[in-house]
Amino acid sequence: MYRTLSSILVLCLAAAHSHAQSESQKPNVIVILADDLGYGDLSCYGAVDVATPNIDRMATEGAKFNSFYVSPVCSPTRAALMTGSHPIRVGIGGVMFPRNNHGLNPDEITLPELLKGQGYATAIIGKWHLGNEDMFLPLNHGFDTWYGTPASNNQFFYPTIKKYAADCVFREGYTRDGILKRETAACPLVRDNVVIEVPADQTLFTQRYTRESIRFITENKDKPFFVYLAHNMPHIPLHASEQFVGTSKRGIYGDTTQELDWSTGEILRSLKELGLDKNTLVIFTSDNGPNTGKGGSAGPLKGGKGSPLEGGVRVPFVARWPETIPAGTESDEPITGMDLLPTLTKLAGGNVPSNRVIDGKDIWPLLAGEPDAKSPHEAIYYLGGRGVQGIRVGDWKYLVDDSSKKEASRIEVELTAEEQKLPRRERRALIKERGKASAQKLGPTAALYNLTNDIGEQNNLLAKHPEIVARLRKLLDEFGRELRSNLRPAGVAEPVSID
Ligand SMILES: [Ca+2]
Repeated sequence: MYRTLSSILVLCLAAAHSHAQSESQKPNVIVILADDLGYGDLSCYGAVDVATPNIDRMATEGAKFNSFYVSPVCSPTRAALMTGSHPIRVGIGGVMFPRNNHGLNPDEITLPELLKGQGYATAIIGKWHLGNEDMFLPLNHGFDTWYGTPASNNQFFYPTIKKYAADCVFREGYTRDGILKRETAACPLVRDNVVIEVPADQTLFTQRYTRESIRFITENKDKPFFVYLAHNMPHIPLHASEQFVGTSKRGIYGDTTQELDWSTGEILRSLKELGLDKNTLVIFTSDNGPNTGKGGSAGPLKGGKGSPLEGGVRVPFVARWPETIPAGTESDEPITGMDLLPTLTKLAGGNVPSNRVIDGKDIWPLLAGEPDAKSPHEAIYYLGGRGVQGIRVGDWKYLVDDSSKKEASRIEVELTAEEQKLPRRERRALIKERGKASAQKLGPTAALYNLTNDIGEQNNLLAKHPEIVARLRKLLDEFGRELRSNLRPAGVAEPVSID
C-alpha cells in the first residue's frame, strides 16, 4: 500500500515537472558555492580581467540569473541554503566566530536530510560555518560525509574540542604533542569531524576539493547523489595552487577565481565521462558579495560584502542541466538562496516540511525557462544580523533608516588570524575603525531606488515617492512582525572551554 501510494506521488510530481526523472533516475544535484565571490567576478557577468570559460559555458548551456539574492555574509547564507528559511528565523543572523557556542539547531530539517529521505547519497566538500561543536556539524545535519573546513579559512579554532587522525599531518611547526597545549590553532582540514591536517595547506584547497568531489561522484554514480561543494576561495587569505598563480589579470584574487573555474570544468568533464551529464543539475553561485578591498568586484552594483546594498547580497547564479534547462535561459526575476530547498526537494520527489515556516519557494518554472515564469516572491527582504534592513518589490528597493550604517560599523570585518587573537578591547577598536570607513562608502542610508533604471543605487528617490515608501514600509513592518512571531532558536552547546 505504502509503495503504491509513493509511486503515485512520484507520478504526480513527474507530471508536474515534465522533465523530472522517474524514481530510478532521480536527478543528481551539485551545488557549488564560492565564498565571497562578487557579481563582477565572472566573465559571464561582465568581468574582463578574470576568465571563467567553464562557468560561462554553464550559463550558455543552461540558465543565468541576474537577481539572485543571498545574505551579506557567510553563515546566514549557509543557514538559508540548509533550511530554506530566513537566517534570522533559524537563529543564525550573523557570522559565526570560534567563540560562539551556538549553531544550526539539530531540530532543523535540512536540505541534505530531505534529499537523504529520497534515497540520495549526500556529501559536503568544503566550508560549513554553522557551528563549532560536533552536534552542529554536517554529519549531524544529513550529510553522509564531510571533507573541508569547519569555518572560514581565516578563523582559528580551539584545539581541545577536536579529534586528530592517527595520520594527521602537522605543519608549520605544529606537532601532535604540542597541538593540545596551544590556546588556538589555525584553520584545519577535517574529514568527518576528525582533523587530518593542521594548519591546512590553503594553496591546495581547490585542487583537493575537486578531487574529493569527483571521487564521491564516481563512487555514487549508480544512485542519486547530492554534492554541496562549498569552496573556501576567494575568501581571504587568498590562495591558488602553484599552477594558477599569476594566470589572471586581477592578481591573486583573479587567480583563485580562475582555479574555481578550472574546478568547475573538471566536475563537468567527469559528469560527461561517467554518463551523468544529462541527469545532473549543477548550480554555481556565491554566499555573499565580494571583498572589494582584496580584489573582488561587484561589477555595476554598489557596495560589497557586509552591505545591504546590491553588491553585498546579489551574486552570480548559473544552473546547468542539459536537455532539461533550455540553453541560453536568462532571467532578471528575483530569486533567493532559500529557494533551493523547496525546489531541489520537489525535484527529488520529496515534500518540504509542513510544520514550520519555509520562506523559500519553488523556482523550478524559472529554472526550466518556462515562458512568462515569474518570481514566486511578492517581495525580497534584506536582512542584516540584527533585523530587517530593506525590501524590494518589483523595480523598487527601500532601505530603512540608518541600519545599513550600523551594520557596517559592526560589519563582520575580516580580521586576520593574528588580529582575532588581540584582546577584546583592541579587537573592538579595530572593527569600529574599519566599520567607519565602510559606512562612509555606503553613502545615504534611508533610501528608495529604482533598481531597473538604477542598478548602481545612485539616485535616492526617497523624497520624490513618499507613496511608494509608505507601501513598502507597510509590507516591511508586516514581515518584521511575522518574522518575530515565528522564530526558531539556534542550537546551544555548553560554552567553549579554553582552559
Ligand atoms: Ca562569504
